[in-house]
Amino acid sequence: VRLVVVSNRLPVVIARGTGGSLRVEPGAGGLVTALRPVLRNRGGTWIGWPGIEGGGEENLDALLDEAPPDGYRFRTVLLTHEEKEGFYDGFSNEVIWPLFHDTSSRCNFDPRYWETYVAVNRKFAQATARHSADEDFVWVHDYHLMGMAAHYRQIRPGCRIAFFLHIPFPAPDTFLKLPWRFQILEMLLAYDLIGFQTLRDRRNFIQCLRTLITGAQVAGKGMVVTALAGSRCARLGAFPIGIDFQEFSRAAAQADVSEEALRLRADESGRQILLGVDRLDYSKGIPQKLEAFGRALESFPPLRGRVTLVQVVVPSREGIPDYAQQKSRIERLVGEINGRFTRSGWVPIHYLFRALERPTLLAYYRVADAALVLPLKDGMNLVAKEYCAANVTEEGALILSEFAGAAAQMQGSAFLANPFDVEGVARTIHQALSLDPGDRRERMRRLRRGVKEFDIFWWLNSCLRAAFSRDLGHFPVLEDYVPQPEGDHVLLAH
Ligand code: GDG
Repeated sequence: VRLVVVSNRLPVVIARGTGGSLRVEPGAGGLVTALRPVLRNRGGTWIGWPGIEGGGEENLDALLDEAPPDGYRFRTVLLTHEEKEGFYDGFSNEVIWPLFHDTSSRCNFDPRYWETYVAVNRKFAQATARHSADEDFVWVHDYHLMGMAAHYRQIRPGCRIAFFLHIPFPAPDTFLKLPWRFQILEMLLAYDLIGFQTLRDRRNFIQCLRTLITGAQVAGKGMVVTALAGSRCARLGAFPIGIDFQEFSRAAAQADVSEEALRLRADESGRQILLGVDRLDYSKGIPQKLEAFGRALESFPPLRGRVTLVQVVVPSREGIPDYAQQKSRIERLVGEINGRFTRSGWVPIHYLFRALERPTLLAYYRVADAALVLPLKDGMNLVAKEYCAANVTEEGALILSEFAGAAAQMQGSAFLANPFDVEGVARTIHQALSLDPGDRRERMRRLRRGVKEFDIFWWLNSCLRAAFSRDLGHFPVLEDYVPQPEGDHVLLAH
């Protein structure tokens, strides 16, 4: 029995170089960081789009078979330009993403997007059927592929197929706006298991089900419950995703990272460092964060010249107009705040618009006195967990939005804040930076214990048990496997 993972993007990207030659590059991002350990060295298959339009003329699967082995194989689903626009940019990122992140005013409910979404989900189902066997376990990821099981079941009626939603599931008030609300719920119910990040997401889903589907019932309680609707029976679980804690803390303690951390610290000549690391996305609340930092400098003058905000923004989905606007807004605010407060020897905001190499990212995690993770809405937010895992000296503080999925697990020890409340966030920044070092350490210790206990392997095992009554041990490590070093991560558009 093998595990077949299906996601919109593969963990590698195929890029076309000058002269038309193709290159395989590593990819990362929330989903890829999380999923690699499940397949790595276990001989499964990962099916997804390789990030290149067209490509039908080349044998991309063969090209990927030549890429450095990671103990599993890649199989590609190719998308035309029109399919990519309607399915990925359109329905996934201009309808579902804004709606599920509570920003329905950004939605473009274009009916053509919906048609392409259904067609591409069928295409993914057909590709998966081609590359899997009846007995394989199929595990599908994220909002791009909510409709895959319905098609897959037609091809393989007895299949076992599970789904995990990495983003939030909205409350009925929001979900009901979706013109295809019935279809989406019915499509999801074709899965054997639907995994959510938090209990709140699952509760929202159940409320939508009860509102829209006559006679729908939910039985059981605890981590996994069962939804019954017509002839369908789907299990619903809440499994907060984690990270590979050991790997992060080990890598963060390595000599190259420690040296870089010392350099970064020396550059700040004794000033405190606040850190933000976010994909360019309106859900991440970057402008609100900058405004709150500006407010903190205004309201607490002793902070001036004593604290620097390093804000990393990783380019993402640049083809979508809202994202380009978001970038301009961020850059205007950085300019305004720096223009107002900069003085000789101190620039308040260091703004980096690019993906960092992994050791540099880890070095920033290590030196930051506080991380500012303030999404307006987020499925989980792995940056919050990575910051804690990498904070091996246990001196940092985590300022975390109430609206990140991670808040449910970290609320006791993080400084929770409402990102819409500029003054509240400004006060929290001041409070976190002026906290007694002993209290900070105690909070960070507790955070690290939680991230360590509920790590990626806990998540994987919880999902696999609920979905297939198996855990990672049932997908044994290949005997001839030679471990590959962790590559530098290049953030993929999600
Ligand atoms: C989605 C959901 C959910 C970031 N900057 C750099 C870099 N990163 C890596 C981080 C982290 C990942 O990207 C971002 O993950 P997040 O969870 O914060 O956010 P999304 O990409 O929106 O992920 C989210 C997640 O799926 C998993 O379920 O938590 O809620 O939206 O791993 O380390 N990596 C490198 N350089 C950077 O500059 N190397």
